[in-house]
Amino acid sequence: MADELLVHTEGAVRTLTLNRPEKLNALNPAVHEALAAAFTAIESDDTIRAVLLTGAGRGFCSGADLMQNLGGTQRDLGAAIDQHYNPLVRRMRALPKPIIAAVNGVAAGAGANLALAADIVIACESANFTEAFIRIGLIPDAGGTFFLPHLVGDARARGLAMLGETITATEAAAIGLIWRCLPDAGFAQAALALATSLAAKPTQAIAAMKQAFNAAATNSLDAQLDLERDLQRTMGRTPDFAEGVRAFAEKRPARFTGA
Ligand code: T3D
Repeated sequence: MADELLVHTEGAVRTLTLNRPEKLNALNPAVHEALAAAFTAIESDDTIRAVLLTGAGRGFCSGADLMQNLGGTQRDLGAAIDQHYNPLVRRMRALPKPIIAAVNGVAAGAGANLALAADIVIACESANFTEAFIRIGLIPDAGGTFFLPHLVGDARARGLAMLGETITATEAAAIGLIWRCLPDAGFAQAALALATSLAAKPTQAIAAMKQAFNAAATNSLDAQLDLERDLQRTMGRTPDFAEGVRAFAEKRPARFTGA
C-alpha cells in the first residue's frame, strides 16, 4: 500500500489514515488509488467489520490537491470526479460495514464531504469544517450538495456552501452536520473505541440500515415501508438476531459474529 495512505488493522477495525500531512492530506491521484485499493480489500474481507477513516498530522483532509490545477492546460474536473471522487463516495455508502470518520483537524472542500460520506462522523474540538469550494469558484462535490441539505436542512446547506465560512466542530455537532464533537485529548483512542464497539455489533443489521437510509433519500414512504419489511425479514433469519434474543433472555451481553 502506498505511503499516502496508512492502513492498520486492530481486531475487526481497519483504520485508513490519509497521510500527506504537509498538505493537510490533500487528495491526489495516488491517495485516491490507495483508497480504492483499501476499500477493495475491505469489501472482500469478512474479518473486517468497521472502518475508521482519519488523517495524519493537524488536518483531516484539505480536499483536492489544488496544485494539480496550476500550469498551462485546464484539467477536466468532471473526469477527475468520474474517475476518483464519485466511485469513492458510492463505495463508502454501499459498503456493508460501518465507516467512522474521525475528523482530527481541518476538513475542507471534498475533504469535508469525504467525512460526510461516512456513516458516523466524530470530530475533535479543535477540528473545523469548510465548504471551501466557493473560495475558488467551484461547487461542493463528493456528494456535498446531497449530504448538506439532508444533514442540516436547505437554509444551512446554502449558507455553508455559498458563504464558505469555517465552522468549528462544536458548531458542526450543534447543527447536526456530525454525530459528536469530542475532546482533543484522547481523541484517537476514543475514535478507535467507537469503531471497535461498532465492529462488535450485528454487522448485517448495520449493512441493512445503510441500504435503507440510502434508499430513503429517494423512496416514497410506501416504498420505504416495503423495503424495511424485506430487510427485516432477512434480519430475522440471521444468527445474530437469534443470538441477540438468546442473550436478552439469558440476561447477558450478546456476542455477535456479524453472521
Ligand atoms: O481538482 C479536482 O480533482 C476536482 C475536485 C475538487 C474538489 C475540491 O476539494 S475543491 C476544494 C479544494 N480545497 C480547498 O480549496 C482548500 C484549500 N486549503 C485551504 O483553504 C487551507 O489550506 C485550509 C483552510 C484547509 C487550512 O488553512 P491553514 O491556514 O490551516 O493551512 P495552510 O497554511 O493554508 O496549509 C498548509 C499547507 O497545506 C500549505 O502548504 P505550504 O505553503 O506549507 O507548502 C498549503 O498550500 C497546503 N494545502 C492546503 N490545502 C491544500 C494544500 N495544498 C494543495 N491542495 C490543497 N487543497
